[in-house]
Amino acid sequence: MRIDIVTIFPEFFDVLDLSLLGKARQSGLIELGVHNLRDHTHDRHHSVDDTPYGGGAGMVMKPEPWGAALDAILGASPEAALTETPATVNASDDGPILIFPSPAGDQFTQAMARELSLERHLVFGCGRYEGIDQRVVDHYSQRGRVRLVSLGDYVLNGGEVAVMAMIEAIGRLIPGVVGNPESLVEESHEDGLLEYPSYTKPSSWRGLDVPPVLLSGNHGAISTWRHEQQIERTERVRPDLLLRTIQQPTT
Ligand code: 6SD
Repeated sequence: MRIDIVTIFPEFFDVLDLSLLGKARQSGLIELGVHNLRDHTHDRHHSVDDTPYGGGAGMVMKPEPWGAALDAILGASPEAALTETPATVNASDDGPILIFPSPAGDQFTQAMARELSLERHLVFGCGRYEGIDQRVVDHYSQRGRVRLVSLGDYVLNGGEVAVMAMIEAIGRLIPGVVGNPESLVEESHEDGLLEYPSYTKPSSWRGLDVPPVLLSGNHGAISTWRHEQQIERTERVRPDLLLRTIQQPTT
């Protein structure tokens, strides 16, 4: 998968050199381009913002640097960008998806991460200040697929943190990025339930014992207990999830 990010804080994404995603980049599973929006300005001060039409507090990101930066990434036509990277199994052929984090976007979920992990090319635009001139979204919506995506119902100072979270959630679903693919199956949200609690050695620690069933060697009983724990946890913490999915145990 090819991922491009446009931001006024490119250093923010230096952490993508680390850990599993860093390895995935080294092995070529993920190809990353981080682009400084200010490189696409032509004035002495490299301005990317201006006062809002209609008045109001704060500044708005100007459309011209965004147009120049995104045109450089997407090419003259959305199809041009598709030829940049080799084909991936199940990859979409509909051109890149341009994603703008926004509190006004669709909620980012595990299901959305899974859908996006099948794409060949994602382009993220990180807003700052009071946001980006609306015409940027309108213009690129006429040319291809554009999504506003919200990490959750809270307000961030810009899109960077949201993009980091999305790239981590999407990247780990790309085949080969996580070493043991089985570890992706029994996770919170993958089956609509929260994960069961995990324990490791020692079997007793500070007076707290590992639940005996986990030491029993009875795989059926362990599977049933874990599923009960998932239901109990989800009921207690996230009853909204349970209403969506009633699951059977996996044996
Ligand atoms: C100004 C942004 C971009 C400001 C955001 C996204 C979510 N879920 N909360 N806040 C956000 C995104 C805030 O640019």
